[in-house]
Amino acid sequence: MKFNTKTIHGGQKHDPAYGAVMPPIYQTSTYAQSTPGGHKGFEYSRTHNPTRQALENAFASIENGTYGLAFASGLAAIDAVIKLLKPGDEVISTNDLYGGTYRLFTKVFEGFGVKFHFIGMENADKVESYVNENTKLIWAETPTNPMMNIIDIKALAEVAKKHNILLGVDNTFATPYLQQPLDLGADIVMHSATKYLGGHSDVVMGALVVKDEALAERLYFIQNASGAVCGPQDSFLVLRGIKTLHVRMQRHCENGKKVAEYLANHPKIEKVYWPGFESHPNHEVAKAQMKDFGGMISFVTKGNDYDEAIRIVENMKIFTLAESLGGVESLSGHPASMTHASIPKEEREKTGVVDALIRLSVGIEDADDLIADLEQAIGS
Ligand code: P1T
Repeated sequence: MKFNTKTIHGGQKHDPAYGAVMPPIYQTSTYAQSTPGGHKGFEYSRTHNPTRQALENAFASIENGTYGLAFASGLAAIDAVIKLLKPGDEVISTNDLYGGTYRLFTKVFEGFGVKFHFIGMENADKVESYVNENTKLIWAETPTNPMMNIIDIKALAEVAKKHNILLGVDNTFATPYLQQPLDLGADIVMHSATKYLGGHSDVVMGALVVKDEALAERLYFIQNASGAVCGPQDSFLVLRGIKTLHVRMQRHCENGKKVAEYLANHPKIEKVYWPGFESHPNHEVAKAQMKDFGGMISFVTKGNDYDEAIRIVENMKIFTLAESLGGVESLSGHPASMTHASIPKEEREKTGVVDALIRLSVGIEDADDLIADLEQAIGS
């Protein structure tokens, strides 16, 4: 099955009870048993739920994996991955990453004795230089949030395989429409399904997909033991979202290109971060591992002025100033005070997350309207 067919049919079957084409929302916490252990495959909804299972099968299908797991949020999915580790283990992580992930790593798991190294990952040799006998996981976001750096997944996978380390890739910004990390050698692919997979800004959810059976069993154990699962209604909504992922992504990419080019030619803009530009330092890697360049863009205005950045985001009318990304509607964000506020200023500025940085999630509205909105908000 090709990707566009998988988004609609992957891992799905008609409901056995009445042939419902969409899986019903099995809004139940438990399942009748005729005798202890005598059930139809479902015992308790923290462990399994038919609606969630249909979604988990869809996750596995679109990421070319074998096993999918759905969680209550993207962070709950990452939390489950780190629970594979034990005190003394070390993780090499991207230094430019979602602020909440950084907070989870440093404020929760460092307290349990897991050590994190936050580094730029554009060079796999540099990543390898941080490997020691305690290293158990390499954690990469690509494109990174919010600086849009691109990390060569294949090159990282070679380092991970050589040293017998797990490689996890947060594929939230790219989605499997643009890149499929498991095919490039990653062991775990993760999503904030809150974003493009759900696609309509109405659900908070996380996903993991793996190929290896033993790894899947460990993650299913953690999912059930820790219990950060999503409900059936949310599972239904994300399953419905995935069915249009390919058409939405196509338009996100088209609009993203138009908006990035508009910004790059604007006299008041200093720098635009978008991997589709030939001048982007990792453009060649992006071209090789991604099908297109996506709808996430960051930029700074000339003079790098905080007040000017705040004025611009306040002035936008179609772009809504809000946390999150990946929905059909365009959003703007100010990472330094919003999504990345939990990263100390000194740390975030090292990666380029300056006070004047603005992030856009370009939606699927008419591109002319989006550009007109930026024009009036930025001014000339
Ligand atoms: O919000 P949640 O579903 O828990 O997902 C966390 C997460 C993980 N990984 C990436 C790359 C993310 O962007 C996020 C969430 N990000 C935002 C809310 C944001 O506006 O960047």
